[in-house]
Amino acid sequence: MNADLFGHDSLPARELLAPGVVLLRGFALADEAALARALAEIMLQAPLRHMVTPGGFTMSVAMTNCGDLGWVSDRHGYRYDAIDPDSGRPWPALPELLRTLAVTAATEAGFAGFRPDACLLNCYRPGARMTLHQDRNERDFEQPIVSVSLGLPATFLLGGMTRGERSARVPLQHGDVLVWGGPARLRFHGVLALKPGRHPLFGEQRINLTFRCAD
Ligand code: MD3
Ligand code: FE
Repeated sequence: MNADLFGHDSLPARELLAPGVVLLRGFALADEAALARALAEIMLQAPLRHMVTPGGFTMSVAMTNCGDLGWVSDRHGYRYDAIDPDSGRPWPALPELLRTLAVTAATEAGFAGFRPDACLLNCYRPGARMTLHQDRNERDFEQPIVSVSLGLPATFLLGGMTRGERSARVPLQHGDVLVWGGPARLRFHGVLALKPGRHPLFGEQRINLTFRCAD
């Protein structure tokens, strides 16, 4: 028997965590090797960097982008830009494999018609975290966000519609895909500090991809 081949086969394939929040456990596993190659290529063209917040803090998560638009932060604020400010060139194109993965996951979660034009790569080393925030720099909140977790596991914080509400903790593993849409689109969320460890394919880090329709 290969009952535990994927490590979490006792869990349902599609889990509704809250209205509009769908967890597809292991959805990206079949593509892990191709994803690793595609991401390495993107990071060569647009290296990871620690962006600065408008408040002057350097983020602990290292980031880069691919797709028509990339999410950037600096002293002036947060925005989407077609140009990588570090190179002056457009962001690397969104590989077809990534687009297909995101659109398939969105459809599977009940959000047909997803048109991703931006993919943010978040790289967490041990200790890196993301404090509670909302994603509201995108134009159309009717479009969902698809997030793919790769490498080391992390604890995701699922907050409410206001910062003050208590958040639920959701463990995320390599290959898990989360889809946020409809009533969940503007929920507060974050990631607890990454614990040290080593993943066989991605090493001592967690990489999270978030696919958005920014424009
Ligand atoms: C819930 N990234 O890049 S992805 C981000 O794991 C971000 O790197 C986290 O939050 C990470 O902005 C979480 C899951 C996620 C992404 C977007 C959301 C959850 C969301 C938008 C609305 C509600
Ligand atoms: Fe976010």
